Amino acid sequence: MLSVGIIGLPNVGKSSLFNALTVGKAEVSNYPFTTIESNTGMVPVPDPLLQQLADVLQPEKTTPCSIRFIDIAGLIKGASEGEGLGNQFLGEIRQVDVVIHVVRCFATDDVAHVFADVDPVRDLGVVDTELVLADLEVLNRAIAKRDRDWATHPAEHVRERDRMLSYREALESGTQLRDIATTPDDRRELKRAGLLTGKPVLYLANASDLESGVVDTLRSSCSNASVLALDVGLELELRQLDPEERAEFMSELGLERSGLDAVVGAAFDLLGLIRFFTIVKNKLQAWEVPTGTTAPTAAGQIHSDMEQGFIRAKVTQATDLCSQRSVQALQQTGKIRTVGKDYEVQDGDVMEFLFSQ
Ligand SMILES: Nc1nc2c(ncn2[C@@H]2O[C@H](COP(=O)(O)OP(=O)(O)OP(=O)(O)O)[C@@H](O)[C@H]2O)c(=O)[nH]1
Ligand SMILES: [Mg+2]
Repeated sequence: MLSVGIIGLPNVGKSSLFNALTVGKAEVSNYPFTTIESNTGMVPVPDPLLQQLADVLQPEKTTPCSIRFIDIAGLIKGASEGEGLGNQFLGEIRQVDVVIHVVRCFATDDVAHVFADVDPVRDLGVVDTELVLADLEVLNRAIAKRDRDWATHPAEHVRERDRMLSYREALESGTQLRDIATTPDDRRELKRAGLLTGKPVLYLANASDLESGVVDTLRSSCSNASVLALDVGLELELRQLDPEERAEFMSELGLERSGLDAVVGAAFDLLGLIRFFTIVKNKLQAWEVPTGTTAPTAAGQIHSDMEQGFIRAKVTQATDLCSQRSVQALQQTGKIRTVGKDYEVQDGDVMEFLFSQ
């Protein structure tokens, strides 16, 4: 199961964000290092297309995709050398696939800041520097271990050597590995090697005063990563209202969709996931799979027997099903295709699997 880690300096609102996302009860307080043991929770992925399908099909039950969020303890300067339980916390970040890096942009004297003032660009740099230093240490150890092999069999290892040395050079100049390792395969390899800066990241500016220009400064300082501004305190308040009150409050504020939906949507995209739908016994369900997944592997998400016994699948697009309004109508217009084991699942496919038992 792919997961998203929430990281950042202490006391920036990570657990508050986690609670807003999961309707959870992680401990939140106005002093640093409230979180020591990480909190984990599953979050349903908001999906307008699934909702449309449900409106058309009126199933007994509708189940959306969900992704795992992990609220990790705060990192401080020196974390890469073990400061503030840094090794443990960095180890937890190594396990996740995508990082949401929360940066404090709200100013209030009630909440202690590990530094004296609010300066998101500096804060972001402090945490990112620790991640780069931690990666350098891991990489240097790996290079030292491989060095003898490289010397004795240079031709065999030329690619591995070049890659590792280029990663080291990038880190030494302060470049995060995600800027040079961009394919899903590269990312998986970096994760296996325990490297942190190759993970896709979303910077989340926790801001109550979005007019302040602080967020713009942050945006221009990290031009090649996405920055999303969110008032975590407000989102938490919204989450605690019942749906009617929430809708009313949101329309008063001129908000079209909850900022949390935007966060979950962005995390889903960064994970490189797509979703397909099944309708079995009047139950509609969305399933997440990595981009490029073949039909048998997708069937295996539902049950391993379905992958092993996969014969073929019937496929249509959810948008076609929504516009034709019934499976029979789709059949008549020839919009249902039969596909084999090499078929790559497309985002928004509605699939029916045929398998031997
Ligand atoms: N004013 C304001 N306060 C906030 C906001 N988000 C969080 N806080 C407050 O900031 C303090 C820290 O929030 P937490 O969610 O515990 O922060 P954390 O990053 O998990 O902290 P650690 O676990 O200690 O690293 C709490 O007092 C929150 O109520 C916000 O958007 N605005
Ligand atoms: Mg916390």
